[in-house]
Amino acid sequence: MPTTNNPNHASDSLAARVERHLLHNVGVAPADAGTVDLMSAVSQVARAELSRRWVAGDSADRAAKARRVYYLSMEFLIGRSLGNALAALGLDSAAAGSVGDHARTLEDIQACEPDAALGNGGLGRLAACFLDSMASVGLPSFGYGIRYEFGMFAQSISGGRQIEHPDPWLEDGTPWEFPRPGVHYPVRFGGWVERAESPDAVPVWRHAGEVSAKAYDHVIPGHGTERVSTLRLWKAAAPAHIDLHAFNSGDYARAAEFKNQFENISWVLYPNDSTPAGRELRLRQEYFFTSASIQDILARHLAEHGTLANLSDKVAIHLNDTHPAIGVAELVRLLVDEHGFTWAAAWAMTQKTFSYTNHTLMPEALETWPVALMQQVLPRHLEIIFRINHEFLVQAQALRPGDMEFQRRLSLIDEGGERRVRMANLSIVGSHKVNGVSKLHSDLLVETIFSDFAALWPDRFTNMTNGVTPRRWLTQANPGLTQLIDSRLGTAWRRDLDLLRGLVAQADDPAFRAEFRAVKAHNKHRLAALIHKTTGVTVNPTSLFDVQVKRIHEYKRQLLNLLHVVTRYRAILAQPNAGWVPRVVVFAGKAASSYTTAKNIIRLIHDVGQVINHDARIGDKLKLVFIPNYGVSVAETIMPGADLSEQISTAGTEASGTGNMKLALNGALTIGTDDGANIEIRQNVGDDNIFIFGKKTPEVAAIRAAGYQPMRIYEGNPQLKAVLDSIAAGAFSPDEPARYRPLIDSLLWGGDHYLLLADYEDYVATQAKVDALYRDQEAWSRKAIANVAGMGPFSADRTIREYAAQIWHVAPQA
Ligand code: T68
Repeated sequence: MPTTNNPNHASDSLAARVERHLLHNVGVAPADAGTVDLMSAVSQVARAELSRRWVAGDSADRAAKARRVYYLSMEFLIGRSLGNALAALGLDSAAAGSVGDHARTLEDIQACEPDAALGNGGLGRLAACFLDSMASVGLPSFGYGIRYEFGMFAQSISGGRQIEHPDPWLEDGTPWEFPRPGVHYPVRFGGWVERAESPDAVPVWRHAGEVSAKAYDHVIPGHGTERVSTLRLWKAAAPAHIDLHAFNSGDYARAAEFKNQFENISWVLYPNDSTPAGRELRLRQEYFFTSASIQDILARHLAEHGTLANLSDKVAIHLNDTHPAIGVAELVRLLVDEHGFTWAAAWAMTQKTFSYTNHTLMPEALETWPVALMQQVLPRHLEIIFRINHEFLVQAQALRPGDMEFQRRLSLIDEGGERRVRMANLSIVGSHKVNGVSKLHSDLLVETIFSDFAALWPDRFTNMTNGVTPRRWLTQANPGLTQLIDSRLGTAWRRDLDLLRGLVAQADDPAFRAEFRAVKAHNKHRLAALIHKTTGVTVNPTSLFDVQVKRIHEYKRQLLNLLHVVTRYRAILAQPNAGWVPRVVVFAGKAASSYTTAKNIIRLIHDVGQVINHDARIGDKLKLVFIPNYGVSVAETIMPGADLSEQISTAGTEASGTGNMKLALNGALTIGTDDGANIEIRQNVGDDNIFIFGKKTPEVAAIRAAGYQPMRIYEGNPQLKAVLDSIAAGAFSPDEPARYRPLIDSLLWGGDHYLLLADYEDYVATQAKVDALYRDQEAWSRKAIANVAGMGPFSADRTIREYAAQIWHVAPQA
């Protein structure tokens, strides 16, 4: 270890370690090191330090025989790891110095790390925030998921159209994973179940195929603690013996095909869409990672305790949505078929072990699997599900004798049409706790889709309002604001986000407000640079930056936002000198590859942008951009640069939202509906510091029940009519005037299911209030600061502490 008399010893030592890694592991002379070489070397240094913490924490947990939580999720949308690791280790400034010696900036070094995009959107990002908080809070914990070879598709825009590209994020390897060649489990599929001869004998599953699940670990650093968490991802490998025959006989093509048939399980992340194609592969993915994870959990428990009798005392398994719900049947199967449990003991143990989070109210989004498919892929599990269902429906019958409708609704099997297994019902029956992700969403679960279950087991249902990690979404993404807060509040708020309340007093200080605006201005310059780089459009950073970034979906109503943009465009043309507040409207987000309407919305955004951005009469008064390839890293630049956060879903449709939290935490004001976590954001930042508009959930229901007639609204509002007519007539698609006729018709004639027209007038009026406030920069800054000050409760640390105390019963370790 080189030492010097330099007082800046830590930085010297880091620089020396980086040089050693360059020389010994990267294989390049330090003087010749390129950006990627440096990224790799700095990552290796951080990794080594994290590995030390990991080993220490793991052996402490083993010695303590700690109760642990296992978070099972198909998706972990992690993003980049280097910046986060350096921050957790307190090495960021030393690293900046060390790469500075090589004439590089840390930002450039970090930028060459590909995002780990192993998720679609909010659900996957939530899982990543939760890992960060589990580590930081000190929970003995593991995340379990799939090591997808290809993550979320990369999006480019060509002629306004979304093009999907594969995301080979592992192509050049990653410094962040630890392969565990010794940790692997067989996962079996297909075949049949051999009937037991005596009633006590266990049935034998004669499976038809087997794949090996191999473990790859990522260490998840805690912040402000030496504790870490583990993310264990499974890769599918054909068992070595399986293709040997074909291989030996020289039929390499057949051998390869055979191998692929197994290994394709962990090839690609499923985009969140509804295509039936490849659905079987999705079921295999779900079972694959769930089975491997539960086998691993049992193996760890047996190694520590020598028995499974106390499993539920030491193990909490959480289902992130229904994707791992087959785990309920898998645990029963393992306990009964392989570990000698009676059915009753296995079932009691299972219910004590699992808990489940629901992320959607939309009935069409609830996962079901055809019984026929499950029979073919997982025959033993289907049998177990039937038995669970039988015993459950006996209970239901006892409670409400003869109420067959009640039983039909509760049943794990949907018997209407093709018989299907309802994974949400399986999750509820197999868990001791079920939660929604915001207060409104959790209430609606109990009142609507899960009301029958809530009648049976009212205490099973609870709420856990989502949160986001303030490390990635404030400290790392917004160093300017972080330093400003530090200068007034000290640094304790970084571990206890509720301390941001201290900013309320600062809002009265004109000097603080000026500094706050300077930080925002700097972040807007960065965002403007990103916009220019990715879209070619030059925007004026003094404009109001109005941002809607999230998956493209009809219920999220990007189209309503666009109707406002066109309204504003027409109004500017009509009254060019009306003192317009210059605006840049920013969209970003991916559409599921098979979701035609969502893709048309992207194209319409682009087409409207083409017209507005090239209209010389408009100039800086209005710009409209679509930033391609939205993901974690892009979001890290967008969130700090936003003035206005668009959270405009139809009330009752967005389970929570988490982008709403990231934007408010970075000082954006929200324009939003009474939906998801917007409601709790309003309660925490204050009614005067948020723009709420639109129909509320009960009104939405009432409007629909009364027979909603969007045409009436269209006929009654000349401004809206003109906007819709102009889009439908091809004002933004002169090369193909009818291009958007179907989209507009879906509002006028297709029922406008998400009530865009019903909320339009209030939305446009509320946007005018936004302008009015923005003209008064002092008043705007006060409200923006109030938003940051009120965001303490939306730390994922708070959420995780609640899960730990109320659902998992896992104690944080020092
Ligand atoms: C999101 N759900 C909710 N689903 O929409 C959002 N679905 O309101 C909430 O804040 C967030 O979850 C976290 O709770 C999703 O992101 C998916 O991505 C998804 C993926 C596959 C299948 C179904």
